[in-house]
Amino acid sequence: MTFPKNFLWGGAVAANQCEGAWNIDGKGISTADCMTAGSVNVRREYTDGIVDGKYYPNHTAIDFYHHYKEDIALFAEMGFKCFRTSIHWTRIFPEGDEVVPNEKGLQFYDVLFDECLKYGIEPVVTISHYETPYGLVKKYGSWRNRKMIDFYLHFCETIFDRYKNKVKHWMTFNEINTIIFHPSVPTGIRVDEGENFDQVVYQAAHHILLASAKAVKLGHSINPDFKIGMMMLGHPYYAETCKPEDQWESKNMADRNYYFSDVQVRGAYSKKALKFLESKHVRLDKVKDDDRILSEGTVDFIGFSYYHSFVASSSNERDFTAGNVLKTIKNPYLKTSDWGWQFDPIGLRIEMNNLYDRYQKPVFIVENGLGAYDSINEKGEIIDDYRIDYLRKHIREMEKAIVQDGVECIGYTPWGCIDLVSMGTGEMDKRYGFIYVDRDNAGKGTLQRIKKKSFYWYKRVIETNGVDLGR
Ligand code: BGP
Repeated sequence: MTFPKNFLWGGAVAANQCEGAWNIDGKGISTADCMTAGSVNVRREYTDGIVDGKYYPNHTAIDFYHHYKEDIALFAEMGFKCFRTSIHWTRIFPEGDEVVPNEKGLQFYDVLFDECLKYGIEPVVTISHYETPYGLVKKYGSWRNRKMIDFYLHFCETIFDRYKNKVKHWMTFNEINTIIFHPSVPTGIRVDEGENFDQVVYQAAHHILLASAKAVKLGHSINPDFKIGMMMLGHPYYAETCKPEDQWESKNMADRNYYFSDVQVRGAYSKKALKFLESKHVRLDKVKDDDRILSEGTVDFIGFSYYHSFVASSSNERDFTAGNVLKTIKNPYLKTSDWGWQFDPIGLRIEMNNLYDRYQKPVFIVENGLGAYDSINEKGEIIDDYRIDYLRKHIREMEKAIVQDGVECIGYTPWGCIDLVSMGTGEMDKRYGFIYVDRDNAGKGTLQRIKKKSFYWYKRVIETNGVDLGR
């Protein structure tokens, strides 16, 4: 007994972090194009448009736009069954509010998906992955504005219709639950001083949830075979001790993290979520049909990213360490990466169980991986045993969740299957890939692709459907 026969082994990227070609073939400016480079200690700056003299790593990224054929051939060599990417909204609607789409942008995804299908690789598409057309931010205030629902829906209708015979698995928004922590990254929203932060972000989130629900309904009407999922940052919370106050904190934090998935999977805000909004003095501006719309657009599966677990404590006097989007209290039982993220393979099994128990819907692990410094040795090789070790341990736990716990899981797409620009820091040196890309933090390099040791390891994992994990 091991992984299901049709398990979707693959890899994941996001358009804005790999494509580059930010102003080519009619593409407009997206919020991701306005993110400067940062580092472990320096936060990325989100500038008001493109400012002269600043370096924007996503503008060129790894130039996947011009290298996709070569890159997909490498994915095919590893035996990928699927490839998760996103569609750059601004390639299709440069400003966001156009009626007629940009044909050149549509053509790019046509050839990209055809190239995947040629090798039997199924494209898995995130509709909006951490970017919003900058035109919509400037003209309408982004997701603060209800009008966004229609712009997003028009985008969805265009791509659903165009790619209905090429794409089956879709996800409406990447890591939807993170908008409440860093609204500028997914939406370009800046919350001004003096504004009620919670009121702004939860109202924007309400619009996003409505847009997601409408998109699910629309997608199913365009092609009933579509599987449309939600996507969240998934992680379990461990109570720091068995003190009841710590236990309560971890339960409460976990429920808070399911705020979005509860709506997207069950079709309504939980009572606890409504109480939470009340406690924050948030009054959701809802119109008559909103509740019906949410109930009619429930998702088919739960996509989630998993990088590490969190510790919850009733005390704030604790040591923190960095994490994906959010920092967490240090867990003394776990090791950390060079960027301070803790590794916790068992946490993946726990979160798969948490989600499946809560919703009884299939899960799809659409991101997981280790950001690490890689070096090329004198023979020109990249021996990334640390990455292999990380992934192997996570795959083992995933297998236990499927085989021993009965969790339905559609597939596994490790993050950044080819090196790309880090979302959090804008660095190239924070590498996740099976394929190395010769590009540095300053945007220098030949862009040459080199297979790492993990490339051959993952190929064998897929070939044996997860039986041979190499130890
Ligand atoms: C997730 C995002 C990705 C990705 C990943 C790794 O939260 O969905 O876009 O970048 O995290 O994070 P980072 O790039 O900051 O290492």
